[in-house]
Order: sequence, then structure tokens, then C-alpha cells
Amino acid sequence: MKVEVSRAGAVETITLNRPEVLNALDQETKAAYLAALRKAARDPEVRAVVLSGSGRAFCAGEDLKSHPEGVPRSFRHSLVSGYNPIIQTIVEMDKPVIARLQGVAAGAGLSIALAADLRIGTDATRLIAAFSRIGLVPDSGLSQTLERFVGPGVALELFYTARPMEAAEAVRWGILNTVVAADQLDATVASWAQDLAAGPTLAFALTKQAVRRAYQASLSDQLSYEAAAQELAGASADHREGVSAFLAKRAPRFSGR
Ligand code: LHQ
Repeated sequence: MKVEVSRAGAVETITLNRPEVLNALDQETKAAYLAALRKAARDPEVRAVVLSGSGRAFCAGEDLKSHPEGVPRSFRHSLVSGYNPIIQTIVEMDKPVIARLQGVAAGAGLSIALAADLRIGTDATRLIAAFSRIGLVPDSGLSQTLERFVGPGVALELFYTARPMEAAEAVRWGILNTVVAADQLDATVASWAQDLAAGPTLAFALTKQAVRRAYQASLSDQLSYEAAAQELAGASADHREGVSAFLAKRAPRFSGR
């Protein structure tokens, strides 16, 4: 299977499984990936998602060996039907998404990593906006997502040079949330994901939306959104449980509702 899905409690892990090509994405893999993401997004039993890649890399982007004539028939079609819905599903799903970045994320693989909510890496993590090396422009949201982390000057430097960004630099920019020893990566990702899956899922969904819309909204729009979102979160069982737990000086047991 080019994409593997596994479940541990309320955590769904979706793994790209083509290690021989650093998990590069051909047609079949993109279709299976999108289907797995959509299924996880829809399933109320799933309360956190981990994006992973098997072998030494997270994902090397488009499979450059999979096009019979060297290039896809239409780049636009490849994006509109393949990558864009993958990115939108990750960004819009109403549950936390963690990218497990044990090695290189390049091209659209980097775009996928930056579409996740959180990123956990190791000393071997390398982020490469590879597009200019093959005469292409950043796609799958990267011109926006990377620019938001580093600003326009560094984003353009990274796009023009396609130099690898090492883990320490990615931490400084806030791209990697944490870096751990390679042998601690799985335990750390599992622990973060389980904590998120045990959290107030509705409040997390509204928080994710709030942060996403913050880029477009005026302050007064954002204040209105926060008030409406808080009305919803405030009516949830998890809010009542959180307050009860606080008053009883115990840990909350969130149900996700
Ligand atoms: C690969 C790939 C790969 C196939 C490594 N494909 N085999 C959207 C719209 C439509 C079309 C175009 O694209 C897009 C979006 C994009 O993603 S464009 C960007 C595509 N990706 C790249 O340009 C990255 C290409 N890969 C690399 O630059 C290097 O492989 C990196 C820097 C990722 C890793 O370098 P190394 O660690 O030195 O590994 P390697 O190069 O030796 O790769 C290992 C194997 O994986 C090797 O196969 P081989 O048979 O020689 O062992 C590579 O050919 C294969 N591979 N990326 N994208």
C-alpha cells in the first residue's frame, strides 16, 4: 500500500509509504492520500491526525519519475485535482494535525508539512523549497504558508535558492514546534497526538479556524468571530467538564463534545 492508515485510540496516523523514492507522490498515492485525509476529517472518532512518511524522508514532493513524457499533461490540473484538495483538507479539518518530520520534506512535501498545525522534527529534518531547482514556482500553498512563518524576504531567499533549511533554523522560525532525538520521535509524536486527541475537540476546531481567519480579518471581525466561537465552545460539555475539573482540583476528562 502506498498510503497506510493506522489508529491508536482517537489518533489516526496517515503514512506515505514509498520509501524507495522518499515518499514522492504519484497519481495513485495522491488519490489514496486525499481519500485517507477526507475519511479522517469526517470520522468523529478521530480527534487528532498524524501525517508521517516511512523510511528516512517525510516526502520529496511530486514523483518526477511518474510522468510518461517527463512532465504532467497539465500542471494546473495536477494541482487543482491533486494537491490543492489535499492541502485544503488538512487545513480545514476540524481537528489538530501533526506532521512527523524525521528527514527531508521537499517541494510539495514541504507544502504538506506546512499545512499541518504542528511539526515535530529531529536533527535530520531538512526543509527544501525545491521548486526553483526544476524551474517551477512554489505551489500547494507554500507561497503563503512559508511566507507567514518567515516573512517575504526570507521566503523569497528560500524560494530562489532552494537551500535546505536545517532543524535548528526551522525551530528559530517557529516552523518546527520541537526537535527530539531520532529514537524519541515516535514516542514524542504519539504523546503530543494523544494529548491533543484527549483535548476539547470542539474548542480546538474553533481555535484552528480563529487562527486561520486571523490573517484576513480586521480586528473587529476577529473580535466578532471570537465572541461567536466562544458562545459555541461555552455551550459544550467539555467546557462544563473543564470548569468542574478546575474547581475539584482534578485533571479534566474531555469527551470532544
Ligand atoms: C525521487 C524524488 C522525486 C521521484 C527523490 N520523484 N523520485 C506540482 C505540480 C505538478 C508537477 C510538478 O510538481 C509539483 C509539486 C512538486 O513537488 S515540484 C518538486 C518535486 N520535488 C523535487 O524536486 C525534489 C527532488 N528530490 C531531491 O531533490 C532529492 O531527492 C532530495 C533533496 C529530496 C533528497 O536528496 P537525497 O537525500 O540525496 O536523496 P536522493 O536524491 O538520492 O533520493 C533517493 C531516491 O529517491 C533516488 O532514487 P534512486 O533510484 O536514485 O535511489 C531519487 O531519485 C528518489 N527521489 N525525490 N520527487
